[in-house]
Amino acid sequence: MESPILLARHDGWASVTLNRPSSLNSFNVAMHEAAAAAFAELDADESCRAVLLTGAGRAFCAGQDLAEAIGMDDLGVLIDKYYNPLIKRIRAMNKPVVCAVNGVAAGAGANLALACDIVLAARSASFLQAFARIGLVPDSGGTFFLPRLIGDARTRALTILAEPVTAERAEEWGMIWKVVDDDALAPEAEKLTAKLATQPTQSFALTKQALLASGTNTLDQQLDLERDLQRTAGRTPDYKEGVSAFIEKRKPKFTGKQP
Ligand code: T3D
Repeated sequence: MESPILLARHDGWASVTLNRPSSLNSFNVAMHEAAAAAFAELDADESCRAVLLTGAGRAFCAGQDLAEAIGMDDLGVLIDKYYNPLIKRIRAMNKPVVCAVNGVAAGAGANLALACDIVLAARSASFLQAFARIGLVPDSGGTFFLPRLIGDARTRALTILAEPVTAERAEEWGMIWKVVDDDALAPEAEKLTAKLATQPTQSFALTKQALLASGTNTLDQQLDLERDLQRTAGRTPDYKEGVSAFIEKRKPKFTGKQP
């Protein structure tokens, strides 16, 4: 049987592909465990400086495998064990995670995409907060990410009506970064991820830390945090290289190394 997650290594970056196309890459336990292992491995690997997440076949991800969940009495168990750690891992990961939404992203699959740092979507893709259709509530960070990305009115309508949003509308609303023609999605996402892998990785990691904390910090706390993170950034080899390259009017060669 083929692995439910395909992990491929490239020069300085890696791709993680959700690979259960016959059920639209919905999450069963095997896929959860393989995804958790892949992201843990890439998080710990300093030679991997950017990650691309995408789906195999015509969908990105249809959320929970409903056939597997049907007998479960306590859905909180799956969320505690799998969904929440995955979302937290991606948000806290010390390198950028690009998401290439190649088709429908529904339920937890939609919110998994929104947890990533830069989201590209194929023009034919769509996002569906499917939860209300089956009597559930949005999870995997949907009620956190959506109001911040698209505002309260749109979030309430999307989650209550459970209507799909086209990729184009998602871009127009600021829910995702960019729509790309279907044929161009994979090459463009790969090119972007490969480019990120040559950039100042520590700067990205520290920026992600600042953005993560801004969800709960006051302005005072955030300003202090920015100062502390800037101190750390200012001690990285990439800061020295960035400034030297600017002064010498040449292209910087970043290594992504820690101070
Ligand atoms: O533990 C917990 O349950 C708590 C955690 C919850 C997290 C969640 O994600 S809850 C939300 C779960 N997801 C959904 O409710 C979405 C269900 N899927 C759909 O609504 C539709 O499939 C789509 C709108 C995503 C796509 O529609 P369409 O018409 O393009 O495809 P389809 O024909 O519905 O699906 C194609 C196949 O994939 C089909 O199988 P078949 O008939 O060819 O053998 C379908 O059953 C299967 N499939 C699609 N989604 C799921 C699925 N199988 C299992 N689980 C799915 N989520």
